[in-house]
Amino acid sequence: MKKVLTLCIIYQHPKVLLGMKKRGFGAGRWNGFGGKVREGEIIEDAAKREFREEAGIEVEHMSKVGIIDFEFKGNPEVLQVHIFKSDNFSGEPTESEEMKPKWFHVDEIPFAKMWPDDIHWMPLFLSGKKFKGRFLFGKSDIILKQELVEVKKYERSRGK
Ligand code: 6U4
Repeated sequence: MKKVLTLCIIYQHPKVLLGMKKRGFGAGRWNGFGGKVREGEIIEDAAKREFREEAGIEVEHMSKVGIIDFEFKGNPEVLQVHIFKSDNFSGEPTESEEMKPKWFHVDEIPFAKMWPDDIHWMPLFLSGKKFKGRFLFGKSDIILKQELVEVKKYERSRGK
């Protein structure tokens, strides 16, 4: 069973735009913006829609930088998260029911209050690398296994 999700971070050096997730999966953590890809939706369109819904901003250009599969021990479901980067948007980041946006300096990214995998792939993200990986979480979201490798490029995504 595979669920496809998006995760998008605006990076305007030296700042990144993250959001405090206020409800649902991962609530209480700082995270990029994103969510589930709907039936028939192109992944990149889902990423743009989530920016609109969660932060009230329009993002025109983004690039796919990572794909990570997340699994939780004892749960057959795989969360396949497609990670995007953008450096431009229009509008003003605005708090929504789901997310409270905030800019962070790259030296002050709040890893202790983020998903525990983020500290592993964020350096690749910030240095312009592309990557793919797989994380297995145990109780209390402890990382039991991880694989993370750099890849050369991703094609523009069409469908799933
Ligand atoms: P609802 O509440 O159904 O509208 P939706 O916004 O569609 O939810 P949600 O909130 O389940 O989806 O999305 C989860 C978000 O968390 C996605 O952006 C992917 C992201 N995410 C999931 N696991 C993650 C992980 N291990 N590390 C990370 N982001 C993760 O950095």
